[in-house]
Amino acid sequence: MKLYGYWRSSASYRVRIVLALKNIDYDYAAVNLLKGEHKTADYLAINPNGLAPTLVTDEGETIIQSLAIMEYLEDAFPEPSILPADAADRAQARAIAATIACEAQPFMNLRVQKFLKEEKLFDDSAMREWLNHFTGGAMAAAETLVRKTAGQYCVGDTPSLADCCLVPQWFGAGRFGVDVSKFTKLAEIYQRCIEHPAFEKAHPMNQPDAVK
Ligand SMILES: N[C@@H](CCC(=O)N[C@@H](CS)C(=O)NCC(=O)O)C(=O)O
Repeated sequence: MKLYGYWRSSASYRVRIVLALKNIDYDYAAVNLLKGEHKTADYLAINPNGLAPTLVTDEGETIIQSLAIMEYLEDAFPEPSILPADAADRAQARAIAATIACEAQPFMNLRVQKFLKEEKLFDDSAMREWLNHFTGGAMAAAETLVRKTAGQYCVGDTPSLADCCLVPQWFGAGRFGVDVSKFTKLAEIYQRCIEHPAFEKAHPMNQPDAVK
């Protein structure tokens, strides 16, 4: 199996956590987003969105979109599961994951930020305000959801898809100056997650392409 990713990409980080939780060996191909390696013809041939990550399975299947990749890994390698046993709890884990991946993360994306800066629509301070409004708003929703479902982790007492999305988002929020100080339940779960060895292994600073 081969993962195309970038050390600081939150979507790649999500997939790395799942791979680590499930103890799956894989080759890592670094795609340097700052050098535009995700926009080359070769990369676009495997990921028409021109985004990281992409997974190529042992059978040669190419899978894009981190949520689809994580669900594929869950289906192909069911143990340990990253979805709760109960159907409603599974839906809650997916809803929290989507709140983060679809409603919070896109505003922090490199191409979005680049466009807003290059078109001179936003300066740094407007960008921070915008990010706090939209990304912070979605994280507030995640906090509300998690307060209803959490045990030791976002949903119940084992790490799920939701935690695999929360941790990279929290890391990104710190980088981009999103104020997360009000989200005390998410903070508690984030802290627990980063002490887990699989989350530690997947951390951006522990990747071969990390810039120290
Ligand atoms: N919905 C996509 C989002 C992927 C994504 O946003 N990747 C970012 C890094 S976290 C990227 O490749 N950005 C490059 C760019 O914006 O030019 C997924 O979940 O895989």
